Amino acid sequence: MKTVFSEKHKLRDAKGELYQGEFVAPFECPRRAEIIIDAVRSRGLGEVLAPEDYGLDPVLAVHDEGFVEFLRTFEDEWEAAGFKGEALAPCWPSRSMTASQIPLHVEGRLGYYALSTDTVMSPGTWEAAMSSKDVALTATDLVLDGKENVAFGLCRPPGHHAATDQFGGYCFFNNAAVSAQHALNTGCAKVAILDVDFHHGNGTQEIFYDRDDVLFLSLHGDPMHTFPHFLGHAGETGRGAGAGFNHNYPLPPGASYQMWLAKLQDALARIEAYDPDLVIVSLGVDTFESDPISFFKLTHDDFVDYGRRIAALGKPSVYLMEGGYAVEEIGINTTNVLFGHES
Ligand code: OKP
Ligand code: ZN
Repeated sequence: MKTVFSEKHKLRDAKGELYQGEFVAPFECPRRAEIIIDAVRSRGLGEVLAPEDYGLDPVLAVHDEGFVEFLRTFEDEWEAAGFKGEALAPCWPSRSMTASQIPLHVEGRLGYYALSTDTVMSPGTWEAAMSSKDVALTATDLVLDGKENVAFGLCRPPGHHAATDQFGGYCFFNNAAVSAQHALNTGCAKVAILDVDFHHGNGTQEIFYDRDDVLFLSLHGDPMHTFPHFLGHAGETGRGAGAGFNHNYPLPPGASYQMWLAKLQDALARIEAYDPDLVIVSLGVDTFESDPISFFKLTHDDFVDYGRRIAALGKPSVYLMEGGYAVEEIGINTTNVLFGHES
């Protein structure tokens, strides 16, 4: 299996994350991608390619223009305002004050376009996010061109929490959504996105919630107990033309592989019935038993097993990297899924 990877991921290198009342070193750190690419190479998964430059059009096909412009210009605006350091919103358009206008003040804009306090804005973020979507699109095109049945986009920063006009949960552009829309715009009629990251893919769900040309399925920690807290319940099944094309599988704290697998099997059966032209897997390995911020109990071998099951769909597939914070073991867990797919 070919891997698409860019060294530019390193430009996303925030110093701080607000976590349980303290500023800590971010869980979503450059070392994650270094360990994964090392495992890809040392285990001989296959060739490693650099991404092509796709520009902004595929991003603007799913994200709001004002949001994209905000991300592009943020560092300059922050500096021009005389502010220093990494940026977190001090105020939000939360339930009691829904935004009717987008503020002019840079901190107001930050609050408008952010969905969580775990993700600071920092220098280099824009360029890293741009390279991450290029990694995703290049991997997707390897499969769409018919050259490969499967490919791996080693995206960093991740994408599945990024919504039409909001960043957060360590995500800026929704790489899976950008890739799915690109596939639809270049000849696919139907795409399935299977999200196996520990966290609900709230951004991907939101982007495609009204649509029947993208089937979204997510297995995740029950939002009653974990991030993103406000989306990902089982009752969210789509709206309008999208009714019946969104499936959430929330699981409780301590969930075993056996419990997780039962949900995966339901999701795979739904994908089979949908008969998509392409399957995009939002691949987070934070389901691992010793992940520091998650509560599932998957072991190294479970990752191989589910990769094999996804492959059994027999569909062109693209794996795009999302989360996974047991950093020293992220390489083995990620490549286990990919080797499982090939076995
Ligand atoms: C990104 B991905 C802290 C909660 C905030 C955010 C997690 C983002 C995960 N108590 N944590 O889905 O792996
Ligand atoms: Zn996650």
